[in-house]
Formats: sequence, C-alpha cells, structure tokens
Amino acid sequence: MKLSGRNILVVGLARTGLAAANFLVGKGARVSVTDLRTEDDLNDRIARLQGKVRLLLGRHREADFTGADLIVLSPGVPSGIPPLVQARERGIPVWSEIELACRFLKGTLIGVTGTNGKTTTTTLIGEMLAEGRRPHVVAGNIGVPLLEKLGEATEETVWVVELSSFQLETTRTLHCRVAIVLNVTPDHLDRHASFEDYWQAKRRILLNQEASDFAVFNRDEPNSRRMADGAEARPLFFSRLERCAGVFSRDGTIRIQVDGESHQVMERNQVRLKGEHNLENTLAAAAAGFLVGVEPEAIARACRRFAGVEHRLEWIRDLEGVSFYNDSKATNVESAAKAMEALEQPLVAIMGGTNKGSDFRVLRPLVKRKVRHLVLLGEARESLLEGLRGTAPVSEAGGFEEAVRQAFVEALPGDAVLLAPACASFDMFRNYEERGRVFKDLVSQLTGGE
Ligand code: UMA
Repeated sequence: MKLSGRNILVVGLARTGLAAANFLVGKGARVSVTDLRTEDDLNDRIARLQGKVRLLLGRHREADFTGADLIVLSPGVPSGIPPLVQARERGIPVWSEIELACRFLKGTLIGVTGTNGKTTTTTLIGEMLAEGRRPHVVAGNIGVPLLEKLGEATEETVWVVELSSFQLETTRTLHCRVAIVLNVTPDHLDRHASFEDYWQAKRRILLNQEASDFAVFNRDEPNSRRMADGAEARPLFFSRLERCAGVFSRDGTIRIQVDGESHQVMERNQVRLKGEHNLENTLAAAAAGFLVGVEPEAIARACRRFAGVEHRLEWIRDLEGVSFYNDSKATNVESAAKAMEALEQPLVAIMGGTNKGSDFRVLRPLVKRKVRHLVLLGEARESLLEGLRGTAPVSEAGGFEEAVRQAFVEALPGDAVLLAPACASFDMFRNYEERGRVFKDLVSQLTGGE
C-alpha cells in the first residue's frame, strides 16, 4: 500500500502511536492522531512528534475513523470500540503497528508469543544472537515499537519480536521464520471475548508460515502443544520433562535434537535464571537461536550469563535476613503463581491492582503452601480477598508505601517479600514498569528496625 498522500489515523498516542505517527509522516502520509487523553496529559508525547500531525484528542470521533484511508491501532486500544467497528464496516483497514512494520521489514523474523515468559525469552534470544555475533534487533511488546528500529535493519538482521495477542489480532502479513508459542493460559479476558478467542489471536503468529519455516511449541503445556495441529511450518518442541524433536532437558542436561543433529548444550544447573518456568523460557530461546544458526556454545554462554530482565523475579536487596523481589510483570494469575513457585523461601506476597477478569481461586493451594502472609491492595483487593479467603493471614494496604511497610513487618528472617500482583497496574500506575520502579524505590528506602 502506498502511504504517501494517504489519510492515516493513528489511534492512541503512547509508545506505539508516537512511533507510528513519526514513521508515517516520514513516508509522506497525511497523519492524524486520536487519543482519549487530552493535550495536557499528552504534552511529552506531542513534543516528540516529528512533523505535521493533526491532533484529535480528548475523545474518539466516529467521523475521524470513517474518514481515514487506513487506521493504525495501538495495542492498548480495544479493537471492538464502536468507531473502529464502524470503520471496519466501511471497509477501512485497521492495522497494528506490527502490520505496518511487516510491510517494510528486511531480514529474518523470530516471533515470540505466549501468555508468560515472552519478554525473558525474547531478551535471551537477543543475548544468544549477540554471543553468536549476529546482527539483530530486539523489539515489539517488550517496549520498543518495531517501526522505531526499521532503519537499523539490513537483509542480515535477525529480528526478535515479542508479540502480544493485541498486536497479533490486527496483523495479517506477518511471516515468522521461527514462531515460538511459550504457553497459552487465561489472560486479558476483559479484552478477548473468550479463552478460545485469545488462543486464536495467539495462533496468528503462525500466519503465512511455509513448510521451510519453523514453529516451536511447548510440549509440556497443552494449549501451546495443540497449536501444532495444522501448522504449515515444521513443528518443533521444547520440553523440560521429556525427550522431543527440538530442545529438551533430561538427566540434568539441556540438549538439542533436530534433523538427526544432536547437541549437548550445557548442564541444566548452569542456567543462571531461577525457576522451572525460566527453564522453559531458556529451552524455547535455545531452539530459536539454534534454528537461525547460533552455535550451541554461544547459546550456552548466553544462558550462563543471562541474569534476567527488570521486573521479573528481580532481586532488589536483603534487609535483616529478608529478601525482596520485584515481579511487577506478574500481571496475571499464572505468572504470579510461577513467581511464587520459583522462590524457595516462605513468602510475604504483595498482590493486587486492576483485575483483568481473573479467577484468583486457582492460586489457593499455592498460597496455602508457600505464603506466610498476604498484603492486598488496589481495585482487585475485594476479589482477591474473596478468592483467597482462609489460605493465609491477610492485611490490606491503602497504597504501595503502606504495603511495603506491612510486608516487612510481617516477614521473618529467611522469608522473601515478593511483589507478584496477579493484576494489571492501571488503577495506580501508567504501566507495570512504573509500578515495579516505585516498589523498588520504596524497598530501597526501608531502613530496618521496624
Ligand atoms: N487509548 C485510547 N483509546 C482507548 C484506549 C486507550 O486513545 O480506547 C490511549 C491511551 O489514552 C494511551 C494509549 O492509547 O495514551 C495507550 O496505548 P498502549 O496501551 O497501546 O500503549 P503503548 O505505550 O503504545 O504500549 C503498547 C503495549 N501496551 C499494551 O499492549 C497495553 C506495550 O505492551 C508495548 O510494550 C508497546 O506498545 C510497544 O510495542 C505493554 C503491555 O502491557 C508492556 N502489554 C500486554 C502484556 O504484556 O500483557 C499485552
């Protein structure tokens, strides 16, 4: 599609919208941006717009949508809002920023999706490519819009792109050389009509793949595994439980087995990341690295070195024998459970935020087994209280400062205080990153003797 002179509406002016608007201006399009937030709220973003952009702020007007030749949607904007429905009914294409980028992308694409572990896996693949001295770009849902990075790529570039269901929903021409589906468990059910709908959105990562491409699934997780049925690409698997065609961990060793090639990559206990879920992420990353030609030695070096990413089981400090961990990225029940499982110590868990339609009762056995004390806060406080009643002693906090103080008071030497909200952050923060940073600051300020 020729963009020059076209009337293009960008919906949402945060990271994605800003990158999309600037890219489109550069292509000579006539760009408008609409956002529910007002000019005052968006000052810093507006200042970073390069060139002439029409601002339609404070609300979404149907006429702005139906008058466009193309709409580029930020992932945080639900694709079912009425003006978008109207526009679609009139045949106006609605694209994600990923879709727009795919049309200009040079190089090899590794796509990573799944409910949990995407960012860790994406980052680790990047580390493997760095160890293998391959030119690469890490982008996508990880926080870096693809469009921002297009200029850096050549035919040699390997793109490692984290893809969310929201991004995949409005993507059509994506073509991954290697597609990875880590796991699919209930999440974002406030946005997707049903779990099946969410699963179908995730499955779009396989779009346009051919028999010479690869699709990598989690053999140990049924919703990922069943995606292999009907995949056009070569299906491969990763497993921490059994031997399989792909990458697996057995007898304390991580191995690759593809097309009769067999490599012993490393000892399992040399992987620096903690937790079984991170072993899965490591195996998936190793599969991707290997399939684009990174040597097993380079894969192993990256796994020995990689200490994880911010806001995922991030150790902050020890104080009076209590360890503090930030897992602000645990925005759903499943990821909160994984964080709790990964730590060996008894836990004081801080939970709460915006509920995304989760059923907290599934956490009951785990909380009962691992959590000494629960500190609840935010909008989801009541639902959490209801869902976890009787599993552990509970205190409620009015805000994060109080929550951190209460958690420290309740913790005994040898315990870990873990922020694993199982909720989104939007009731109190702009995003999970901000929540994590506030938590870390508060923890750093604790002085002991409390
Ligand atoms: N807005 C509207 N109309 C609406 C709703 C929102 O105008 O109906 C506006 C808001 O006022 C705001 C803007 O849209 O100004 C927000 O857009 P956005 O939420 O898409 O924000 P971005 O900064 O562009 O971030 C998005 C992803 N956000 C979401 O998917 C919610 C980021 O993923 C991603 O890193 C970034 O693009 C770059 O690709 C974050 C995330 O939470 C990390 N992702 C979810 C997850 O991982 O679970 C999917």
